[in-house]
Amino acid sequence: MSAQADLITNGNFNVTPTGSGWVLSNACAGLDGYMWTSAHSDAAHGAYVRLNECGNSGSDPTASQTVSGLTVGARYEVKWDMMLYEIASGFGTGKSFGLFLGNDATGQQLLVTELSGLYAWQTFTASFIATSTTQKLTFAGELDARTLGGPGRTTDVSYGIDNVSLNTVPEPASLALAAVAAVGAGLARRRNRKS
Ligand SMILES: [Ca+2]
Repeated sequence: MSAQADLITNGNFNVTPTGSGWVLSNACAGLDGYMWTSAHSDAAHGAYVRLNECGNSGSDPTASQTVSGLTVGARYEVKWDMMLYEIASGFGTGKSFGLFLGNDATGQQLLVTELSGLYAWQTFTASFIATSTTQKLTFAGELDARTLGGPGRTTDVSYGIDNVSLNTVPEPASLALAAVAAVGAGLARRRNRKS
């Protein structure tokens, strides 16, 4: 399989304040300039998107992008940097974050985690096998009742997301198939010997 270029548009969020290529949902109303920010960032990251919905507990703030040009059956790796931006007081200790294929509520969960350490960028990866040539990636914060802490865990936590990339990864499928074939041949030989 030939190498494919990064399929994400504006993965470094340096096209601001509109966040070209990205769609925000449940973000703090009227605070677009606040969501596309470089506050507390560093030279390696600069501008990024901040997932925050100002304390609403009934939904998740998301940044999503629909990518096309995927090869069905191929494995892709999403790589991104993330930092914990803020834990508002009075909202418990949940820090749920997730990456989903599709929508955050109904899509395939690729990764759910928590971060600690304010303003410290960390790199994450998650992978999936494409089931369509076009797929939606959704980064979601404040997963609230659905993950990690369980029902009732209301959070008001901001995450910064930056340097998102999506690339094919070499799938060792041919090697795995060869190994399976070798084992199968060995078993067949053993069976033949017994009979
Ligand atoms: Ca950036």
